[in-house]
Amino acid sequence: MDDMTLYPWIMSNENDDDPDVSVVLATRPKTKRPPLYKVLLLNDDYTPMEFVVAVLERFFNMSSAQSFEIMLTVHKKGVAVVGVFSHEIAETKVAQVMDFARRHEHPLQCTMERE
Ligand code: TYC
Repeated sequence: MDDMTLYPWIMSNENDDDPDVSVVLATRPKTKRPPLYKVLLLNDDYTPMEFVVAVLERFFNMSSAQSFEIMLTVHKKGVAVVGVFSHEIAETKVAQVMDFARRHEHPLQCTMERE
């Protein structure tokens, strides 16, 4: 038996010159997460507080205590993030809030922005 039969790793070139193998080893699988979007609620002088609380309960699944707290934050600071979602879900939430406000003739504004 010769050396190559007994110790194949001495002679064989395992991977350094083999283009296929080196490409596979050099390529990390990219797992790019989709971007997230903040949904923002804006203050105004006319929308009733109770209506904003109802919006937060209905479309953002908040408790009444949570909703009241966030509504007060918007009232005092002018704006608050009410949730973070995928682009499609954020768009749906914004459309639902805007439609609900329009149907009730309130000027409430809801927007989204990339996180
Ligand atoms: N500022 C409104 C008022 O005093 C209440 C309000 C809160 C309106 C939050 C919009 O996103 C809003 N009636």
